[in-house]
Amino acid sequence: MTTHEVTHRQQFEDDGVVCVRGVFDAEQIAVIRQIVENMLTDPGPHGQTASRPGEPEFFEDFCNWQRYPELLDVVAAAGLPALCGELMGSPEVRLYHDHVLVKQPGAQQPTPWHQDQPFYNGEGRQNISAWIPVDPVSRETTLEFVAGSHDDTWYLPTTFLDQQAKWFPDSSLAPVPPIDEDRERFPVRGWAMEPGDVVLFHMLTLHAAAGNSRTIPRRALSLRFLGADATHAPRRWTTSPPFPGLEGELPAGAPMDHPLFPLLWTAGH
Ligand SMILES: O=C(O)CCC(=O)C(=O)O
Repeated sequence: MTTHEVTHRQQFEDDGVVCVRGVFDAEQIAVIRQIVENMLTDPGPHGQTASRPGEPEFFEDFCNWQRYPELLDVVAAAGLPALCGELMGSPEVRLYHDHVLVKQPGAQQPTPWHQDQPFYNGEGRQNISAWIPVDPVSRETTLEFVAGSHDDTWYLPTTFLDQQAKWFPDSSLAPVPPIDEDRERFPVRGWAMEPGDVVLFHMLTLHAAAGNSRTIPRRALSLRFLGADATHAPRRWTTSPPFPGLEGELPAGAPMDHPLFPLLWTAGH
């Protein structure tokens, strides 16, 4: 491992987030950008709007990788699964799901502060969300993080638009702290990014994004990866994204070894 990689790994461990520049080249980003565009015109069954009617749209879609086989080819060619394996310290890396998040120019809807893991059906510490913008992103419109928030605290997940608790029962987890009301108190990190750059963060790291105040779209693909310690945690509620019927195929506590979560990388291969 190079010193460069050691620094990234240390930063990921300490802060729960690291920005790695130039992971994808221009051709690879063009492939991802086209996939994102296709989802806008031909959404999958989980495509949804996360903005108020009449406003420029904040669009989301999930779990479309099987419709676009070229996606995993590009991700492998860029070495992203190997990078995730090194950052997590895991001997294997699986895809958990893909998530598209597009804020059209002028979309006012912020992405509220949240963690990713409480929306999911998984336990374990070895995990990564990789946010891959396909447009230039300014410091004002980028994804922001509270460094070091990836300890063992799980905060209550709520809907992006109207903060409804649809997952864990209301009082079972603490509410997300009011970070924007007192930003000086929190170590907030964020990077202006170019297409090809990736921010990689732990699924318990608190993160958020402002609306898109720019005149260009802010299109991003977020890929979720799991390491070897990830296990299935069926929930009593419908997770986001949902994996209907999985509880009948993968017992609680089992490793996420299932065709829905393809193995993308193993150490030494
Ligand atoms: O793109 C956004 O605004 C939010 C992204 C996000 O929350 C994620 O990738 O986990």
